[in-house]
Amino acid sequence: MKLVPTLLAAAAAALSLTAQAVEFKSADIHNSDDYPTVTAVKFMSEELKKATGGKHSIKVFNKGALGTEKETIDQVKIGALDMVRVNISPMNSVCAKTNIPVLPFLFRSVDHLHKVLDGPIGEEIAKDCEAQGFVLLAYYDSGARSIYSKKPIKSVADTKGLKIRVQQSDLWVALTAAMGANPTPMPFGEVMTALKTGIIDAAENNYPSYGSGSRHFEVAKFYNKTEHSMAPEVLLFSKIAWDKLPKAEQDQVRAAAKASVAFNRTAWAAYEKKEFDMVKAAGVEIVEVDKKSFQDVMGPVYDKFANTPDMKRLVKAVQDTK
Ligand code: GTR
Repeated sequence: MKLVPTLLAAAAAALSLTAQAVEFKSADIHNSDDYPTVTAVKFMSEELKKATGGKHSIKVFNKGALGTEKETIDQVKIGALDMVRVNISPMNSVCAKTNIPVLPFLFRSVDHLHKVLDGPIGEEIAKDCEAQGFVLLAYYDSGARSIYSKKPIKSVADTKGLKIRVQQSDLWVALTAAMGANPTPMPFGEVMTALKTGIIDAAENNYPSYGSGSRHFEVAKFYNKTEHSMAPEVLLFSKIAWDKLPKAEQDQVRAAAKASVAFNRTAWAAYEKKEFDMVKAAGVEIVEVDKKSFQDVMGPVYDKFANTPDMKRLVKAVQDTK
């Protein structure tokens, strides 16, 4: 008989959880309010509001207000923060399969990347992250990353001994070490000072993050088109926060995230072009590189990271995706 009131209390507690309106907090390091990752999550918030009759929404804290990418990933893991939008690279040490889309020269085109991430491989990577406490809701566009520097780089010979800032990921360290460079991992927010003081000679990123996202182009005036990786962005939801939502609301969050992917892709294409035009107009020299010389030295990276039958299978599956 005592069981009934206990059960009733539990049911009431569960109900009160689901009845609560939530403004989810989402972190992003980008300074520009119009950066396509920032606007995509704001768009998702509007979609979510519509779907839930105004009950749930998302507040984006960009400009690194809640910490570096690594710090905010840790907060999401313990449920202190609901959501974060980061590049997939700082997740490399958390869930091994996230290494796959960072691998150098793996994707043939943006279309190829989209097909892979929208299909079973994208899902498999997401499952790997879920097991570590992260619900991967979306892959956003990030274009191709290239090296920018104070001197032109024409072939891999020019990167020998170069101090290159990389993201905080072992794969990135291996990738630039394979070029003969000196990798220096650090958070994005420290790159400008490091470039100015000579702690680093170069860094690597897409046009928007090199352009108005950071203004690194004012210090490193050569953008050398290595296009060595197409590491995408990811939007992660804390598994702890997720498990508090009833299934119907989880579905609404997923649908809103899905809509934000389409929004992001359109916004990204326009933004990337605008930023390319902007840095060119500002006097940046876009250097055509001997790409093959970079491709030819990447063997050790694949040996080290595509090193299990599972990872080898995934690399092959990506290559076979038409
Ligand atoms: C950008 C990406 C950021 C961050 C940054 C970096 O392209 O959007 O999330 O990862 O690169 O290099 O740290």
